Amino acid sequence: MDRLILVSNRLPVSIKVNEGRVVVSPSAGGVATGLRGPHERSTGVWIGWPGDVSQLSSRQKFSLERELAARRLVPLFQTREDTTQFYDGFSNGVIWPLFHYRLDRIPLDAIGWQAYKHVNQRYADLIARHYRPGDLVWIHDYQLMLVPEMLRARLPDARIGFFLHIPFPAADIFRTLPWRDEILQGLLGADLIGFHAFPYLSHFSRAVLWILGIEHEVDRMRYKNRQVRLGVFPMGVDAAAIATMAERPEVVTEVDSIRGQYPGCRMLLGVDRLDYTKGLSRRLVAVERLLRKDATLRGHIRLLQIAVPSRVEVKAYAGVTREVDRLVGQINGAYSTLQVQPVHYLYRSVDPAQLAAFYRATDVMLVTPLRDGMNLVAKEFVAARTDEDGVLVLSEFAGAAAELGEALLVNPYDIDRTVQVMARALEMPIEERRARMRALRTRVFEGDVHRWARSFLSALEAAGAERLPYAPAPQASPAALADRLREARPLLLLLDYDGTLVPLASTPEAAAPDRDLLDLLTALGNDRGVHVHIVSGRDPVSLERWLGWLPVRLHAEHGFWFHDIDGVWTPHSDVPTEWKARLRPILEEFARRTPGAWVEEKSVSLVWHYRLADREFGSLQSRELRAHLAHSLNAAPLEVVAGHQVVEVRPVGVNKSLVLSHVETPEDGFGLVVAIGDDLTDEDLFAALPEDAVTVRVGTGSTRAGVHVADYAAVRRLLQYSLEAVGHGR
Ligand code: ADQ
Repeated sequence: MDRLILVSNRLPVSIKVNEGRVVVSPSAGGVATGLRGPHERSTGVWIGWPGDVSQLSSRQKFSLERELAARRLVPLFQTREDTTQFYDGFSNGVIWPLFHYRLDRIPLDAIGWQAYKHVNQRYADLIARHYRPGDLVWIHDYQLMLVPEMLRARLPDARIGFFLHIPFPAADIFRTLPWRDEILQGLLGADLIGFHAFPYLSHFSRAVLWILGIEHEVDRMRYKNRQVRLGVFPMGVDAAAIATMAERPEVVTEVDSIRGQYPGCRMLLGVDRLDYTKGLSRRLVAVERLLRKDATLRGHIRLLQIAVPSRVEVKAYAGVTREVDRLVGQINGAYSTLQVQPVHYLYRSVDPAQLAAFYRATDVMLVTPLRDGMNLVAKEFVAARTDEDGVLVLSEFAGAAAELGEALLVNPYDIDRTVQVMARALEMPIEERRARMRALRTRVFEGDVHRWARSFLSALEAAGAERLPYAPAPQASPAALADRLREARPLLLLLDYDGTLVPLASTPEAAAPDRDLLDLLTALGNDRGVHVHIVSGRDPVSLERWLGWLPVRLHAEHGFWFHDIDGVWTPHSDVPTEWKARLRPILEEFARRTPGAWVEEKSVSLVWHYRLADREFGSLQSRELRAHLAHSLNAAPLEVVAGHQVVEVRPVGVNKSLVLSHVETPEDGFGLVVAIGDDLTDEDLFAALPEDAVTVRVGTGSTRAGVHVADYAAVRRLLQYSLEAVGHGR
């Protein structure tokens, strides 16, 4: 297995000080359990926050680091201020409510964006320090959404995976976030982004389309010339371990004792972090209504609600505690009998054995969050029911509902219906309970946490492998390359224009050449040992206007048009165009049906533009159009290419490699052939060149080029340097 670097906001340990000694013990959370196996099998590290260690002396801190290092855990310490701003303020104060559709819980004076960026950057830096080529990096959750791109900037070739443990909200909700662009771009630094359920994936894709204008396939999209894979990986629990725990003699004894306490009284159970997303208040109101409606249940049912205190530092949580306390008091005041109190409320954490006993002792398990990425409690309950009994009432807004269809599903906002479902659960005959529980258990055991980790990691490995259709370009040694350019004559330069000689501009007109570039091209063109060809996808008119008077050769429309020095434009001879009359009406019909879309006719191709159409409608229509065209091609040698908000139809083989037929090779050949470009269309040219040609890719991304340079400025420096030989009279 490849080395694995795990990154999560919390390290999977808890730290206590016992009589002055630091004691590190493994923590029991779902993520910690799921990733322990992969961490132990790999030789990599796990990076995260060890919790608040501000009380530790520096000696204690030192001994903590040693203890952690022995477990290959790398702490990222945070100041109190960081925790307040980054964790409580932004992660839990803004992202958490927004991603759970609770805009009302975002404080007016939301804080922490700067701290969020700062802490994410520290994570990226620390990962980069521990990274070795070939490692897999797996980053977790909503506190670290900027890390993938920050890390990508430092390690362009790293294989980076990200998993989101909470829902990704509908795009219309997400777009209220002032930092929406940055968050999406941050995530898109990954090779693979994983979600618990398909709706989250599709919300994410739609948000990327609406906000960044990037289109997607069902499970992938292209971003900055890289492919980003999207996947659904429903997280599970360690079902076998929970089942074993539930069978332990002391647990079984405890189950009998819980049941024996209230003979004839059936038990409902709720287990949650005390969080406004978990639906506690509505659950309590439903129990109250059940008791109000059906007097025969009074004294015969009770709800055990266990709530772990959570995020007590975040203001929005204070109200939840108060409301739950009030409702519990209200129900107990109204419906207690001398023997039975209808709600037992424990505001604390309980240990795993005790929890297993509660799961086994209960008749009906209530998991009714208003929104929940997955919800592991539902799966823990099922895993613990080795007796194949018990009924699960599950919110349809928990990610788990997508898998656990045999549960009784409820809409927790529909309280009356929830009451009916609870009543039904209490009455369900044993055969039905068994049948449902058996089916649920199969599912929970098959999709356990180990499988979750394995399937994410194998998808990440596959995404990494797929990323490289070509060999990865070794970083140029700019000096060595520059020296070759300077020495070699005659030198053939095949230069792309947009993104290679000038920065990419937002409108085509804004990419006009500046004075420096014109001087540089003129000087190159005047060097008799240098043959300059500009190879662009643009139409002849703008190329001519900008560069037509320079001592360089021009190729427009990916090589279809050629313009010699002092010459006129000539088209490539044998490219068929009679197909246009047949297909043009189809494109026009689609343009009519799609407000904002239009058809452009180029010399060799037809282009359907939709960048001014509604992004989603445009994208859907573009798919329809492609399907329609594919059907209408009638085996003609044409190809339909989806570009950036365009669909283009053109003859097969019309690409930048056409240029080579216009290059006049000197008698003794070229001393060196150099092609430089920044996008996919340049790859066709790279592919057509002889092996000893130097191919240069501008920017990051997969390429078959042999050399990478950073940007257009680096290209210009390189070209400038190659000229200096002349200046020095070589
Ligand atoms: P959480 O919101 O924390 O996790 P959940 O998946 O239910 O929600 O996990 C809670 C864990 O805490 C469970 O393992 C449960 O046993 C434990 N727990 C709860 N109450 C407890 C108590 N009183 N005592 C002891 N243990 C208790 C986030 C997302 C979820 C997603 C997980 C994992 O919000 O939607 O399922 O991450 O991805």
